[in-house]
Amino acid sequence: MQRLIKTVFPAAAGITFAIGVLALAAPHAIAHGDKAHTKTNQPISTEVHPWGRQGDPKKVTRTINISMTDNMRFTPDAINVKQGETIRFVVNNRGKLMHEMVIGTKEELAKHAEQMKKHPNMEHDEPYMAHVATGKKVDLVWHFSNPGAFEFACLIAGHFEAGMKGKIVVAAKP
Ligand SMILES: [Cu+2]
Repeated sequence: MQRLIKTVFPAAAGITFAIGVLALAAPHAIAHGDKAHTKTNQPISTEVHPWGRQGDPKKVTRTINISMTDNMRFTPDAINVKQGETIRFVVNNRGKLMHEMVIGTKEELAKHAEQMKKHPNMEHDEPYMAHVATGKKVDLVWHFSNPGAFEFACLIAGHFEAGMKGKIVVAAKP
């Protein structure tokens, strides 16, 4: 951490400033250690996608448990939500392999899966993804702002091809 501060703020940074930065960084670091890879301790992304945007954990309207297994299936693999809902997906990896849940359009996911096949070690992390190690649970909070038919998938090379995907239908607000 201190090395980082030195790198980012070479000569100028006074001690007061450094303390301030440490104080800001500390709660995040502690929280992150508590619950690895949770999306809830980071600022909420304002990026908007056709399938919605990152949800505010304080505005969750419903929790949906998703389990992932080594037979390359999600349970449930079909989800119905209403436009405007903020869903907390609790993504549970019941397998021995690494799995992930990535939300997107059918086209977007297929394109991304193709890239993952070419570069299996490619690191990717976005608010609409949850990477889950064996035996772990990760929260993914997502706001479905647009109606339509979307999908979710595990893009780990081979998993997508084996059919590790599901459907999300977002019903238009009446
Ligand atoms: Cu998988």
